[in-house]
Amino acid sequence: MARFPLAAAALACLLAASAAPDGRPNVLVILSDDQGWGDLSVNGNTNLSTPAVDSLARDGAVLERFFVSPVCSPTRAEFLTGRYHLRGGVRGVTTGAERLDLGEKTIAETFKAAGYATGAFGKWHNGTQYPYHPRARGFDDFYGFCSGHWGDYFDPPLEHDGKPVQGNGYIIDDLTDRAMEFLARNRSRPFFCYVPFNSPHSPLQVPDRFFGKFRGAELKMRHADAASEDPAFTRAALAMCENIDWNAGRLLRKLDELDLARNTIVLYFSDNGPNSWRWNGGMKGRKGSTDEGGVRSPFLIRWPGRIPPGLRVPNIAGAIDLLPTLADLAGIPVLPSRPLDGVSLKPLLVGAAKEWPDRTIFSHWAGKCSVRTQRHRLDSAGRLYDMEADPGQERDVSKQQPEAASRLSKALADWKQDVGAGVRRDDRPFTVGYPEFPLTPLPARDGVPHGGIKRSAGAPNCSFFTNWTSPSDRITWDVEVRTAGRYEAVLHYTCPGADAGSTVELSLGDARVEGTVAEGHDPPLRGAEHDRVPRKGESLVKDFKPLRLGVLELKAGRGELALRALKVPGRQVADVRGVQLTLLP
Ligand SMILES: [Ca+2]
Repeated sequence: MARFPLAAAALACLLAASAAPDGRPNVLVILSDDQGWGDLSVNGNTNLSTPAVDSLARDGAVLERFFVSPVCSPTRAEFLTGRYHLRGGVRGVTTGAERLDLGEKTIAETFKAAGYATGAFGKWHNGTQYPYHPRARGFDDFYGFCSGHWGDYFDPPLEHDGKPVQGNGYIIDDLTDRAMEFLARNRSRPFFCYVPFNSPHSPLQVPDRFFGKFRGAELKMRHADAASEDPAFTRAALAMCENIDWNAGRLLRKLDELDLARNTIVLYFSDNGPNSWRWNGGMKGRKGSTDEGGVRSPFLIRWPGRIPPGLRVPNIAGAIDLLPTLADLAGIPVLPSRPLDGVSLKPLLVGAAKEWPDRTIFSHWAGKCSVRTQRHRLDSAGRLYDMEADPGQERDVSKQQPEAASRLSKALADWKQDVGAGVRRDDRPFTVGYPEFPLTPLPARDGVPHGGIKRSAGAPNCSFFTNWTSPSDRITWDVEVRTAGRYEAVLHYTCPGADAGSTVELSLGDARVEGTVAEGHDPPLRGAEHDRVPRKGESLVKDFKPLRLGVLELKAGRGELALRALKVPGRQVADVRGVQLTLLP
């Protein structure tokens, strides 16, 4: 049992809490993407300055040991549900494996049921097609993109409530503008505003205004193994973190302007460890790893008059705790759902915890698992680390502390069994045909190429299909049609003028429709011109042209939607960004 006495200041502040306004507090959640624990000045990094986010530590509390998953979509699922991501079917970051099972209830549904206005502005990454879409998961308002990453951060194609729109300027600034409008629109009713920014995730793009300071700057703080660090990557990532901070500051100022700061809970965290080797407090591991550096996130929370300013909470906690914690702080019931893994941290945050039992918090990614208690971490290879004496995980103490090693090995084995950590297969079809949300995008990401067709990049998330040259090639999507009916089918393509003229067919069961790629449309690839560091996995992007194929009469049920060419007069058919099916009234 770990016990932490509370500071007298914390108790004094608790007593002052009676002065706080009545009524339910608003909630503003800011989530960054691939920002490490060490990428904030408040955590000791002198390479950058993040005064807005740092102010939350001054005015509120810091959870010093807050754990998320090693990658994006699992953390988001845990935040949304209060449950480990594997329970919700989230086993990957792309091609549908990032989807949160439809049986799960989300934090937004809990707040919506309590009368809150709910909005999400940013990267969703828990499913694209309705009802995996945020609009079906408790959010009244969604602006951003559903994929796991995006290929260009300047004026990108985005969506607003499922309808394609053109983003305005640098994506993080744009998302913030939309979130600020939401705050203003809902100033007179309680709101739950989720702002999952998609930076500093690659591609590393940031406006000059933020990059200028870092261009060629000396990095005073480096990763312990400096040879493994790419300083150009670090500079770009830190510039992106300063841009996030500027936008976090805009959100905080908007709350001040609207006179809502006092009755709004603001929290800030990241979805995994840093996306490169850079200074991270000497922790082992980075994004993708179940070691401490891969899963410890910054966590700051502010609620004036309720959470004591300057509070530092050493107890371990995690993304699984956020749903029960925020509902408890707001005084609203958690919508009945499957059993939660997380617990309410309210007693730790408002200074009411006299005693706090030790816990086990589990991490998983790509078949590797680890478990953390207040004192130890047992890693994926069964090595035991005393995190108090050895926070950098350098000395395996499993031989010296066999009782702890054996207890945690068993806890980890039981947990793997409980959550189905060994299961890899994802058999869920892509969902089509909901009258309340008639448009279904089926991007290349979610399709399967056959024959000579290739993806434009290693990472599927913003990829397109290319090298489609023959009638024996095809692209398929595993779909389930919910509603029998007439569906308008649109293909998004590019094709050099010289190769135009192919006839293509889209079919599902015995329904089929044909179209001709009559017009050339061959725009340049975009994205690289904005990269501060050349990208590795993400596809470059281009502007695809819609080609209306016609109307498919679809039966309800599961099947293979197939796109193939019937006639190829040129060297290729087309590059394909995806198809879109719209259920007609
Ligand atoms: Ca991430």
